[in-house]
Amino acid sequence: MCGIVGYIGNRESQDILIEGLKKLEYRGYDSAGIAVFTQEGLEVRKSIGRLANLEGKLEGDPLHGSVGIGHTRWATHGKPSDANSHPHTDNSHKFSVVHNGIIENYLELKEELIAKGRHFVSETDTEVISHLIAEEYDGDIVQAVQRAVKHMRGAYALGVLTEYEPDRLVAVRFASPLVIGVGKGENFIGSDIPAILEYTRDVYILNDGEMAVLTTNAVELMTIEGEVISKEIFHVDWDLVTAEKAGFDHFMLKEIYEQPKAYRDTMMGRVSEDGRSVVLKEIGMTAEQIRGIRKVHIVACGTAFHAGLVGKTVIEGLARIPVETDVASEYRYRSPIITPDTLVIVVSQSGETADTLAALREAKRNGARVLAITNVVGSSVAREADDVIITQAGPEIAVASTKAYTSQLIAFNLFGLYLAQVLGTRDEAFVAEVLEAMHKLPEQVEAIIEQAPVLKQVADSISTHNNLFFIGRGVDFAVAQEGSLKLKEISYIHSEAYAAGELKHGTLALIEDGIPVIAVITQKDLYEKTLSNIKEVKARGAHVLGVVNAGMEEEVGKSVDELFVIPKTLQLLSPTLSVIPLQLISYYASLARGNDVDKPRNLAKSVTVE
Ligand code: HGA
Repeated sequence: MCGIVGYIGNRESQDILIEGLKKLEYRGYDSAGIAVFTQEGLEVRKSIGRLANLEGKLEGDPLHGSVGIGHTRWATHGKPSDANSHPHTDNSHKFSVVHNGIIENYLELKEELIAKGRHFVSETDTEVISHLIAEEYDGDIVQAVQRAVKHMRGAYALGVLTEYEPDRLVAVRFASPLVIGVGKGENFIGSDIPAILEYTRDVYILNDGEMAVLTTNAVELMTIEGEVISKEIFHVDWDLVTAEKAGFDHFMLKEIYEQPKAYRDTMMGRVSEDGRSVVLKEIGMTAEQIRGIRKVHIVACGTAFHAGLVGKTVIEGLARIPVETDVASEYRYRSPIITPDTLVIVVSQSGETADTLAALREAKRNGARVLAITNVVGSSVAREADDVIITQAGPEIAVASTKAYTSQLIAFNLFGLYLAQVLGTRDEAFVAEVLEAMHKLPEQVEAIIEQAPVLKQVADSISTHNNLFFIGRGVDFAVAQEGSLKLKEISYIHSEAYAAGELKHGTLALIEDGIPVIAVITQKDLYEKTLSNIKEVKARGAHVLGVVNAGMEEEVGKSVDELFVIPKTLQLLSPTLSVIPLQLISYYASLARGNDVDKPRNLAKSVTVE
């Protein structure tokens, strides 16, 4: 998620905060703000839009003081607006907080705080934190923060100031990144190293459950239980560009590695505490309306369309409602049969995709209810849809989508389970089993990523070819299509994705000696059929890599040249794992060909033209 910066020292903090936030601008954000101790007390300025807007406000009305916190926001809860921007304060304006992350139980906390007489001025989850800290304060800000975080579930990196103790800046981290910069006569906090790199190269990297108390001359480290800890200083020798990518060579690789967090964040707050049911508070459809859905149309473009193909299998499988999928640029021109009992699901990372937006409007014109799955709160698609599931992938910078796609898969699974719960098509034990398997996915993705060197070898060999095929059946075919698109987008190698059984109806003629074929085989009930198709391509000289679910390696291993095994999961969830090796193969193939991985030719991140 986006940017935090904090300063305590002897210089004008406003300048340092703004400079630090500028260094985090590359990640994308929708609003910004700072809080500084001035002669008048703790003062806050914030503004929707670019940092330049905030700078404009500060120009006429600067904040003078040498202690402050700043934030660039990427909205997760509540639309981008001045009021929703950080820092947030309590009702007395004595406490100020910047936050990266998501507070899962914020609605419960908000209710409790309102009952205690606190009133809220924003729609964010973050605001509960400033009120909680104010409630817990009895003279020591460190203890107040320690007590406050005990009430919170979710992910947070926090910078906290209180007017009562203007010589202390408190930082705490749980499941969102935070670093402490150690200077001479001044200290810093940053959600990431670029924010503070200009001022210091000595940093402490906080782990989950750790906090830091900064004064001008000292940094004290402890756990949220209050136990003092010591840590090695990490000396950063990266330049700014490397620091922006957290040491990765490209944003795409960084984002592939961020997928475990994106999975966790997208599930956060959407599973009941006992883990047995899906809670989608953002869905306004009543049970009766859900029971009235006769068909679903999933409409999207590019990678999001491929997520929709998986979504079709998920929804049909779990909720037994017929689903059609459409490419958005085709949808409204084919005179689709949209009736008031149609649920139209539009999927768009940016929420600004012109074709998808046009499809959404066409659906609404025809009286359908529209659910949007998007990564951007307050985007056009999010604003115009009836219901919205925000994927919590955080900003995606590489043009080729990775973590946004896989978060869309998580969103489809959550929604499919939710429908199944309401419709009673699956029992509680089944839902609980799937959720348990979903909770394991982040670690399983990590295990796949550890195999990157093997995939690099595969990619190096693929990069010498001009053509290849991806094959699969069922959801494996959907994943094959995404793998093929990813490869084309960034390596510029021509590839085709085929439903495995369809090759023999035409294109088999293109299989020549040595041509690489990547076969995705994760569905136990279908693998024998795909094996026959593998025999067909092998008989014509193809070199086959099988991407298989653990447990299938023996059966499949005999028929392919190479195997890549993904950890065992439910068949339903296998796309969330089987696509990861395909992303890495595309990345390394692009690299081997010397392409600009993050900015491939002829492709824009958000396609806002028809
Ligand atoms: N959930 C909070 C913070 C989001 C964030 O990390 N932004 O950078 C919000 O929506 O304001």
